[in-house]
Amino acid sequence: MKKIAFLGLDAAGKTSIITAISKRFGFEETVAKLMPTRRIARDTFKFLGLEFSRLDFGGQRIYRDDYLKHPEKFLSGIDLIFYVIDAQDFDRYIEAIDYLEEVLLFFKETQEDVMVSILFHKFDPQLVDNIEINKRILTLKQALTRYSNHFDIFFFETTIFDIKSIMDAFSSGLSMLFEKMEMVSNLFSEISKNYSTILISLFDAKGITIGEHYRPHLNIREKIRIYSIYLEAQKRIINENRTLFEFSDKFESGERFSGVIEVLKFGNLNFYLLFIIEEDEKDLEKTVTLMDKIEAAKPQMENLILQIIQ
Ligand SMILES: Nc1nc2c(ncn2[C@@H]2O[C@H](COP(=O)(O)OP(=O)(O)OP(=O)(O)O)[C@@H](O)[C@H]2O)c(=O)[nH]1
Ligand SMILES: [Mg+2]
Repeated sequence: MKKIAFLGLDAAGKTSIITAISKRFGFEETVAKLMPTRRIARDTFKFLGLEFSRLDFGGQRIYRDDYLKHPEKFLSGIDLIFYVIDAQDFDRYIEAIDYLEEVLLFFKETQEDVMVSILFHKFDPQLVDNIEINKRILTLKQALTRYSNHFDIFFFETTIFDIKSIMDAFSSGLSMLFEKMEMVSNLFSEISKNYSTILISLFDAKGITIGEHYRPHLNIREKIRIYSIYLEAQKRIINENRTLFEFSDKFESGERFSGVIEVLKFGNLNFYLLFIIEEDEKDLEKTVTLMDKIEAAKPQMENLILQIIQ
């Protein structure tokens, strides 16, 4: 069983993130009512047929002191850390780094292997263009790169107001534990060279991404639009227990797109393959054959999934 830990100061947003990941839709009310986590909250989940244990380390001072006093008891055996920092709370950046430093010291000393994903959380939509917070985060990242000599470290900006930002960070973190997973995104990137794809994505029944490729240079509005369509399609195919779901819509610019989402079954595991492509309005026939061609990529896809889950 793989062990995943959420660590960070109190009120950083760890439990909110875990709640969002497990619910994915309609979690706002639960998150608004969260109380500080006492000690460590545990649950388990399955991904790619493997069992994962998820530990939510309450971040209040008394608990932190306890973990650091007996790190062999609390930290040993962790495969992946999501270290959550409240990006809005500049006054506690130093405290946040100090805690991370002490946690990582244990892994350095024991030479235990651990992957580290650092989430700059509460990076809310209205802050995306805020110069001050962007500068502060950048400085913090620069300070944190000193750990990359010893650890695999990755950075993400997340916010509870954009579930995709959280799912992306979580999926990318998990993908570090599966060597072959990057082959999926590589394949998508190859496929997209031949067709006018906007997005190709493979995800599981929990909405965890296994591989993904976006058309480069999508502007932020298009990206948000695609995200929301992606989520809606995901919700429908999973909740309505369908095997195929097709849709067609347009951007504000008027550019049209078509999408298809399909279930791939492996024993009792379901995977979902999503394609969104540019529509050729003058030649709808072309769009149809494009879909057929993408269908043709399915066997390759299935082959890859089999390799990963074995
Ligand atoms: N603005 C904003 N607030 C958030 C976000 N995520 C969580 N919060 C709020 O932050 C507060 C703390 O969230 P928790 O998830 O309880 O924090 P925690 O890290 O689990 O805290 P401890 O359990 O004490 O370690 C809550 O009031 C949340 O509603 C976010 O993305 N943006
Ligand atoms: Mg908590």
